[in-house]
Amino acid sequence: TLRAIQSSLVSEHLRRRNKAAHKGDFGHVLIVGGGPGMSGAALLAGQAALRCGAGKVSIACHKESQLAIAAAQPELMVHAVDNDLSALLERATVVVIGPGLGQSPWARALVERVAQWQGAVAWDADALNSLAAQPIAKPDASVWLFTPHPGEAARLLNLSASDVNANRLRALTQICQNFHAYTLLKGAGTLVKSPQQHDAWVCRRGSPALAVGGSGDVLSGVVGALLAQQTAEQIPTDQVLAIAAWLHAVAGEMAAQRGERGTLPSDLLDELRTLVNPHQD
Ligand code: NPW
Ligand code: AMP
Ligand code: MG
Repeated sequence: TLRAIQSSLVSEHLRRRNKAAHKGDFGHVLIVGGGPGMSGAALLAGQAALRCGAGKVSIACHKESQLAIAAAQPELMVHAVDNDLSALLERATVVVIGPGLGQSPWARALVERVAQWQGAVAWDADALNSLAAQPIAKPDASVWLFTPHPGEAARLLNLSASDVNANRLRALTQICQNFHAYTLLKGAGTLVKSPQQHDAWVCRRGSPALAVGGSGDVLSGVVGALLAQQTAEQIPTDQVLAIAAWLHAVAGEMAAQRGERGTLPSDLLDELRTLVNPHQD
């Protein structure tokens, strides 16, 4: 059965912060992405993670993207990486891999390194394409979350995007099973499912204002921030994805009030900040 994601799920889990809280309580998100020509995807993911309350956010990107990202958002820590991610992984609470990663050998080496890391990993965009082309088994100790759009879902399942959209619940279930991953299938009526449970969540919110490049990159940052705060906020993992879908969708609706056509993913950032503070006066 399908359960609709409601605002109450969000307000239940995103409570007022403890007055004595410090940044260490809210986790450290490491975003791996931003290949040549796609610094913006990693930047948007990083900005969304900051606006959704992550304690610290680091970006591991290609050397060609480092300056652009660092200059655009001073709160981000930006590292140019070859294939040695180990020092950054040691300090991370959660990893988001994929936004603007590309499909080069540089990207593949990073995918292989992150796949060995034991922890919570959110896989998006080109990191999913990489797993689709050359699958890697999840370590037992890791929790993997996938956020494919129908084109990425199709690659993961060897189908076409129209096959995926013709039976979205079936595609979602197959990705959960085949990859042992919590999965969020994007597109109007976003679906979320855990690999263990039979039920799925559906997000009935959102707007075609979200149909623009960079929109999904913002979502991956939201997922990273919620995962990083999972301990503080006690959110079950399937609910992390459900809450992220809802926040992103409603932020899209709010931004679209200024005009559906021409709304930008960066416009979602301010709206997200309001939405992650549901108990504020
Ligand atoms: P079509 O063409 O409509 O038939 P890709 P990408 C399909 C980065 N970005 N329903 C679509 O099908 C990303 O992070 C960087 C049906 C097409 O085949 C990635 O790393 C930006 N079909 C990289 O670019 C901003 C759907 O999927 C395919 C569908 C490539 O990611 C942009 C397109 O997907 C971008 O985010 C739906 N609802 N949705 C930056 N500023 O740095 C998608 N499809 O080929 O995986 O390309 O999503 O642009
Ligand atoms: P991506 O294709 O990775 O940039 O992700 C696009 C994001 O925008 C996903 O979260 C989609 O669910 C969302 N989105 C795109 N088009 C629509 C739409 N027509 N209605 C609702 N959400 C949408
Ligand atoms: Mg995307």
